[in-house]
Amino acid sequence: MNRTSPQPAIERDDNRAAPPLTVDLRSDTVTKPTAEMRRAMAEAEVGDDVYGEDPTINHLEQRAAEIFGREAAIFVPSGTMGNQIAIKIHTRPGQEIICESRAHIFNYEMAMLAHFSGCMARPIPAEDGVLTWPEIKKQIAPKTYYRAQTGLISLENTHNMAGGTVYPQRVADEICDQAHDAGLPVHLDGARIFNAAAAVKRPVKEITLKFDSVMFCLSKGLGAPVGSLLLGSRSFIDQARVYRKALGGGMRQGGILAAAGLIALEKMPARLRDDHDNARFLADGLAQIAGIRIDPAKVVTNIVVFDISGTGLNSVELSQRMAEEGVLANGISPEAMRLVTHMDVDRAGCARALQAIKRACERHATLRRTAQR
Ligand code: TLP
Repeated sequence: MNRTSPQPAIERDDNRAAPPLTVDLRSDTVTKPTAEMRRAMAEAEVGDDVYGEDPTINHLEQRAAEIFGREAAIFVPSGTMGNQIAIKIHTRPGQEIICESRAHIFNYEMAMLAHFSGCMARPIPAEDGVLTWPEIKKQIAPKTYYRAQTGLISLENTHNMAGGTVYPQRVADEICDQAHDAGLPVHLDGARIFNAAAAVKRPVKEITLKFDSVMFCLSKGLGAPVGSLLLGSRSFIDQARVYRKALGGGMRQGGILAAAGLIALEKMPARLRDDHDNARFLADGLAQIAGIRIDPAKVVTNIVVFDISGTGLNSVELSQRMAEEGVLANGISPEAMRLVTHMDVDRAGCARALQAIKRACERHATLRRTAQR
């Protein structure tokens, strides 16, 4: 690094203070730490967490366990690592894991349920990503020696690729109760469980207590730069500590990260309603654009998934056109796009995004009409 550089970028305390040049709706993972988080990181008390001596990580784990009403918690570098450690502990090689077809553990975790745990997914497509016990029950392997046995049921709340949908509590409760009666554990990929809690206006503890294990992310809507927590019984978390180390997730002076995580955990859940309102604003606007299909009533958290097949553009083309106007978004298939609201995008940014999408669609429609003449 050039030490004489007149204005090193790192000098700026809160890089959200300047108006953003781009509106980044690709994910809530893109949030930058707040000034308060950066200060806490700079001042964090640290120690070697592999020896269990990082006071800030220990504090974060204790607070997470308290908030979720669990015996113990473990800080892991990513949601993926948290989910995959849980799967490893709950299953044995050669078993099946029941999940929804669009589940993150099945589609975006590098086939680690096969690679690391030696298991196979038994995916079930479900309306809005929400599985029900009758659907799951049909897919539980009969107890015969010549069928791979079901080892685990994993739910996702909110469901990312279904558009941030939320489990009705009685549906989740019934799955957990019935699964337990059948001798099966249930894991919750609760990457965005605080969004779900904000949507149903209930504490996270109440909506997660029946699950055998819960993973949630600090680094999404809660705005921390890095990290997730895995929660469960004391013996479950003792085993998780072994696998975290085996996967290279022993983070030494990770208190630097946990310090930001503590602020994310304590302070950020209270502002998630704003993200949900912005997502609904986007959904309402998108529903007015010719060629776009979306039911705004289904947008209850911070994720907006919409169908663009009627616009004549595919998701690569639309996202390129949006990027030309400084708005970033990802396609999740050629016909579907995803917008994710978060603390670094305000209402004006969402309005800009709507304008960019509208203009791209209208221009394309005009070009098509001209070409047809
Ligand atoms: N989701 C990311 C991408 O990987 C798709 C995103 O941009 O939404 N569970 C769920 C439900 C998730 O959405 C994610 C990340 C994870 C687990 C994994 O978390 P990380 O990225 O921390 O490994």
